[in-house]
Amino acid sequence: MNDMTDIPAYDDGNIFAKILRGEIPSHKVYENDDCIAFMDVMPQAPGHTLVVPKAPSRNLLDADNDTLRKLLPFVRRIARAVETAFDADGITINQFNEAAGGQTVFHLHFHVIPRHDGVALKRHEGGMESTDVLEANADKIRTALKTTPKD
Ligand code: DGP
Repeated sequence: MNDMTDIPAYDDGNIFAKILRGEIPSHKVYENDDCIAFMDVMPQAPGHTLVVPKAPSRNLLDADNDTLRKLLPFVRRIARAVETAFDADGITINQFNEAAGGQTVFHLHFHVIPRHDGVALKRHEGGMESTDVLEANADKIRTALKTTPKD
């Protein structure tokens, strides 16, 4: 157990920890010393991106303040680029805590999902997208990041 909360301790066998260690591939969009953004393999809409802090925490409940301080500006930067890349009308940010809260991968992450008026999201953890589509979408966001304000 984590001494700050009554949630279980962080387990570094989770899939995002493996991506961070380079043990499994991802369609990386951008990273800095503290955070990384890559495509969700089961997108709820084209351009669905995950933002993950590199420091280990299970979710928002056990994350330290330093991690959170670095994370939110990064989330916003990616959200702005996703909005530009997909000409979105809005952005949905989702963040789930524990299984009862909808979390399936137990390393803190934010979902950044472009939205268009009148278009419903696909189911959370629905079908896998093809590598070609994920890479093309990652590339759109990488391009948009070149003209997106950092702060
Ligand atoms: P959640 O923990 O409920 O916030 O959802 C985890 C998300 O991670 C879900 O939208 C699907 C995605 N996902 C699961 N496995 C992988 C993977 O191996 N690579 C990537 N890029 N995304 C994954």
